[in-house]
Amino acid sequence: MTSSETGYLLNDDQVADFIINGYHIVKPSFSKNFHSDVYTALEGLPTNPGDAVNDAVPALDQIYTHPSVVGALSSLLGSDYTMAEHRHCHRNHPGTRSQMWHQDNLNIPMLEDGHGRVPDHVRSVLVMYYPQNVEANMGPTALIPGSHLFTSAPDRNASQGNFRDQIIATVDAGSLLILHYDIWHAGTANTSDKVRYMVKYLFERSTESEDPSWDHDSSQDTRILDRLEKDEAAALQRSLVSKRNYLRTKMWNNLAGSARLEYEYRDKWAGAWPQPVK
Ligand SMILES: O=C(O)CCC(=O)C(=O)O
Repeated sequence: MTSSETGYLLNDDQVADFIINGYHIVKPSFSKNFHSDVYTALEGLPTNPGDAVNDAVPALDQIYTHPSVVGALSSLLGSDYTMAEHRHCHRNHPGTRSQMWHQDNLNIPMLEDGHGRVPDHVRSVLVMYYPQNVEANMGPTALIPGSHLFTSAPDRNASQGNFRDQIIATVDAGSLLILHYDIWHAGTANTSDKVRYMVKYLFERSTESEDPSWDHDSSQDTRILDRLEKDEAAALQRSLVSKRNYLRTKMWNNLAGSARLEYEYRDKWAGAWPQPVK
């Protein structure tokens, strides 16, 4: 990371927001016509170039070397993160139907003992780049905040329609939606008369954190721990709140290395009996 990128690192609250919600939006500044030129170049492609989309539209490379993008990715993945070879250009023409809810990560067991992987880290993120404004009727990406912490969410999520706390990412041209790899998301229907493009990339962590790779201020630790225990992402049944809080703190600690927070089990249930509602 160069000194010009350090001014773009996330702060503690932005990292906590990512852990709580599973997404972060960056809008790098480019010249006025940059994104519309990318859009025009994508419109000119005769076929989908697949993994070779950056060769077909070289301006896309500039997005991922922009300091605000490098700063955000370094904060979440460490400064030695890598970009995967796979990327995909989604061209959603008018009339494109909604996708089913899904996670891109397959959650295949990775531990030697055969148990499932616990979603307690940020090992990979998806980055979705939109070269045009995305209005509500143009097929914006939908996501369920906080759903990256529940990889055992039943596969039948896939056949549901709307969720109460879902986010519909209507964004300005040039925005990048950074998603935790485990988050439940879907492309929605394009009922407009405009083509919506989204180019998706995958970035991966290379090494474990020894120290926070973001702009960390340890004087905020108590407040951050409080946020990790109390902030709501999407409505959750009460019995899952302790699991959620444990995973949030574990994720923070895996990112923070030596600057870990002390997670202590606290019995929150002792005290006055619940009273009937009058
Ligand atoms: O088209 C979109 O907005 C989302 C696409 C998507 O879900 C995916 O590529 O995994």
